[in-house]
Amino acid sequence: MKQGWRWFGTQDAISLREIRQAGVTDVVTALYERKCGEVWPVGEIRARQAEVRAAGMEWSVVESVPVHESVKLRAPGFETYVENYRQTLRNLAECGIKVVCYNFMPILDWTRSQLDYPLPDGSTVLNFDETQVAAFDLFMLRRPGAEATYGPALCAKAKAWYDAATPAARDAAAKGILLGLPGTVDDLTVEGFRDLLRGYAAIDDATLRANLYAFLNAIAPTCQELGVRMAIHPDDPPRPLFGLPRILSTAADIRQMCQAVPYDCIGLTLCTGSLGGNRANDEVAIFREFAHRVHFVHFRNVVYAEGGTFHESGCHLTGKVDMPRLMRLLLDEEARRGEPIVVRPDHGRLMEIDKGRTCYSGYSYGGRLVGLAELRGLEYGLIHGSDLDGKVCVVTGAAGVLCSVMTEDLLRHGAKVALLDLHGDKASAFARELAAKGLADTLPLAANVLDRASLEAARDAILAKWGRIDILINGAGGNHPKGTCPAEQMTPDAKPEDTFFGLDIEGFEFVNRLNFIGTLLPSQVFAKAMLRDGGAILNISSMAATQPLTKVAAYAAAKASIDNFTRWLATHLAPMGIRVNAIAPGFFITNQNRFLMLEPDGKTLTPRGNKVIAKTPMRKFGQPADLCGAVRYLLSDDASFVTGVVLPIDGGFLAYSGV
Ligand code: DNO
Repeated sequence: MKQGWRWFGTQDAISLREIRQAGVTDVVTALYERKCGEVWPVGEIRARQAEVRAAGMEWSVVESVPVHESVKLRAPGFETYVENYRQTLRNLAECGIKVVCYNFMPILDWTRSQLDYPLPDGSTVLNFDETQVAAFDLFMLRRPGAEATYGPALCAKAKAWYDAATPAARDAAAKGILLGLPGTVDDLTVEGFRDLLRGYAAIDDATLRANLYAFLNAIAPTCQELGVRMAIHPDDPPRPLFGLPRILSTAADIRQMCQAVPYDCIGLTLCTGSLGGNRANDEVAIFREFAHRVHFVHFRNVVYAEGGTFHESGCHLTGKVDMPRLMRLLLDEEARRGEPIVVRPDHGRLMEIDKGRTCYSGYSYGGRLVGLAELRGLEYGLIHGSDLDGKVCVVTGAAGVLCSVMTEDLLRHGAKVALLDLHGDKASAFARELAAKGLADTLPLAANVLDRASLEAARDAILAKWGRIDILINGAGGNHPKGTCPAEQMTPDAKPEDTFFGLDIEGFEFVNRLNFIGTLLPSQVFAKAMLRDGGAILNISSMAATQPLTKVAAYAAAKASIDNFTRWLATHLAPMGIRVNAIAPGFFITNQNRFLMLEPDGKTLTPRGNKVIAKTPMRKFGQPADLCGAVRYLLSDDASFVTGVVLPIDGGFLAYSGV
């Protein structure tokens, strides 16, 4: 993640110097002095940008460019505001600022009933008490129809609270709810709020949605052209409030927006704390489903009292939101994109350290400092907590379809990897590709798995660079048409050259040697370097080893010898602390089997491809990433007592007889 921090500009009590010292690289800010709806001039953007740069950071995300109420209402004159918005985006893009957070919540940006809810340690957090919010709506705002929103039980509780509350307590709740939280209009009175609500009388849920989608479709082409990514902030809390429509609260809402506005640049701020304000939301599922549209992240946690009452957690890691899994997903998504995403610790408790100064509600220094440190620690632990961290791996055939994915995964878990390929330029190109994703701990080398001298030269180069070798993946191998027998079965009318009797012995030997000797020889060469400290070898078998597949006679036989050899070598090397295991991938589309599984159009299954799917209980081909967890397991200390096994990763193919 890129470590972000919201800064409210010059009026912020927290200085850029303090923010920098929190470890932040990316400042999230806005031209707060510009009124909602105005165009942000390039000069002012540049001045703010220069200020941030002078403090050693970059202004990379805007939070927010607010959307004028008349755009939400599609009230007369809204076109001017849409055009102004577009112009602001152009001006921001001209300055290189290309991620924009905003929201489409009517009137209130976000709502809490109490801004100083005390935790047992004396620090305070923001609280949303549904009873008080209902009491405010029913008895202070006296909104017609409010009872229907809450139902009898909550209405009764609200009445009991209201009757028992002192005037001061009632005022405090009203003030909390109407206070101009950052991003909202200035502090509201109950009367002023009633007026604004009247403006929304005719705007129902469907209309507000239509207005949002129309706005987004109007700006999307500009965004696409400029490379600007829009990150809508979910409703906070994500549930109906004061009869106002809420259209960005749930996975279904996000899905609908994504369908109505089919541009990936129109995405989401994944605000986990906001989404967490609805018990039914599954933040992890939401991130998983919309990962490609997440352009900005707010990490925060919440804790529930009874019903819908919740307060912000004093800790960013624990609470309703499953932060470790979300961080894992973030790392995966960053890996998929090959670029980091800006994350800011959202809100934080108010601690002693900030008591002397006026911070925006939720935006303390100490609380966010702790939050950022927690998130940073979680990320660091996920990356470096693996016992593959720092291990030196050798992968033969590293640039191949499956091995390249395993290699990238090992690098992301902190390993250093020597990338071996028959062709040095292929290995170097792969290393460059990885480096572009920030994975630079590689050493590309040309080596032929059938040539001892070239393997020994590679080993020397690796030892010279890293001083040790811990892991070997014998990835080179695969099938070749010349070791294949075209007819599945011998029948009286089959052309003899298509059957076993036409099998080309040279082709057979080629495939057999490549797979079998191509595993044996590198094991011999690289395991030598493991004799001192122990290590792990991983061979690549196939389900064809156990269940020979028709046609691929040479391949099936070669893989069967790999299974056998895996057990033999495991036994032989066990006293030296070297473990030897194998994986048996089921059907994945690779360069070597594509011609057997897919028609030349690359999509339609061949009859053989259809047969494979029919015999795979999970009814699909594997994705290369499906191998990574098993590979990491077999190579890690978690498998310290596991040697000589062949682990199928095949969607159930081997388990199923086909009948
Ligand atoms: C609250 C913030 C929101 C957010 C806006 C974006 O702390 O997350 O105020 O900045 O909704 O427009």
